[in-house]
Amino acid sequence: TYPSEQWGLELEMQSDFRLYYQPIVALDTGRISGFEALVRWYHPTRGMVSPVDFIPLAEETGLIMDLGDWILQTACYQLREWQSKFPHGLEVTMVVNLSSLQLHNPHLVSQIQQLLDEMNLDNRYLKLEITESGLMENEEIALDLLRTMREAGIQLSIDDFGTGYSSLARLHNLPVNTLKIDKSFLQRTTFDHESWEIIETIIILAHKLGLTVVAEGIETGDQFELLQRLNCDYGQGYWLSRPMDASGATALLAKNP
Ligand code: G
Ligand code: G
Ligand code: MN
Ligand code: NA
Repeated sequence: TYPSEQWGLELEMQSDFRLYYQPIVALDTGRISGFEALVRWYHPTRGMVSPVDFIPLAEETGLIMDLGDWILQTACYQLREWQSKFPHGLEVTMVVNLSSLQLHNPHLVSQIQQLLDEMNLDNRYLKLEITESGLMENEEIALDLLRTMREAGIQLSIDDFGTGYSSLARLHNLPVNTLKIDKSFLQRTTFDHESWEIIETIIILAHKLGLTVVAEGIETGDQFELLQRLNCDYGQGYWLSRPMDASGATALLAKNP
């Protein structure tokens, strides 16, 4: 990464952000159950900068708070449009990543509630994704906040599951709906067959705890079929669809009633 002065981050971060949307598909029916919003930043000279590079900078500078608000607003606005445009828009969940720093905002839940009310969106159509490591680093704050979200009927998902160090005992106490298995497990299956067993175990465990499972990073038809056989609920990955801009995602949704 580069020092933030070099990026002119403060000035330039105010514009040229876009949200892309990647479908999350029900593995049994093939229908789109939701979209994950993924932020993109078009730098005037560098071109597309990956969130892997600018999210840490935004966190360091505190800009993640404003950026995070903008992402939530834009994603909810998009969902509002889909619900208005398509009868089956009401089956679509919008999944938004939260930085663990956003968990420190004491007004987060009330701000989100206000946003959902303004957009006339039912709370259950928003799903927030928090990484397993972000959750564990901020366990006290996070737990409180997650409970409040759950009480409000907002859905919660643990992202990058399997890469952090949450004990299974703790998982039992987390008020979440969904585990998203980190894509590194699927990537390893090509040369390491035990990874399938880990994936299978995570799916069985999650189901025992009443959670749904998303496998991310599906890149082949074989992976898709094996996940179906393991009773994985949802999938996401290039083989199904790459993240797309708003008009691409809208066109895809139009074809997927
Ligand atoms: O497409 P991908 O390159 O989008 O994203 C890379 C990383 O950036 C992922 O770990 C993803 O969770 C994170 N990321 C993408 N969009 C957002 C966002 O809107 N907010 C936060 N906090 N992280 C995001
Ligand atoms: O939020 P999270 O860390 O889960 O971010 C998802 C990341 O995975 C994004 O960068 C997204 O662009 C990327 N991604 C989505 N599908 C695939 C895929 O099939 N393969 C790989 N390698 N990355 C993917
Ligand atoms: Mn995610
Ligand atoms: Na992930």
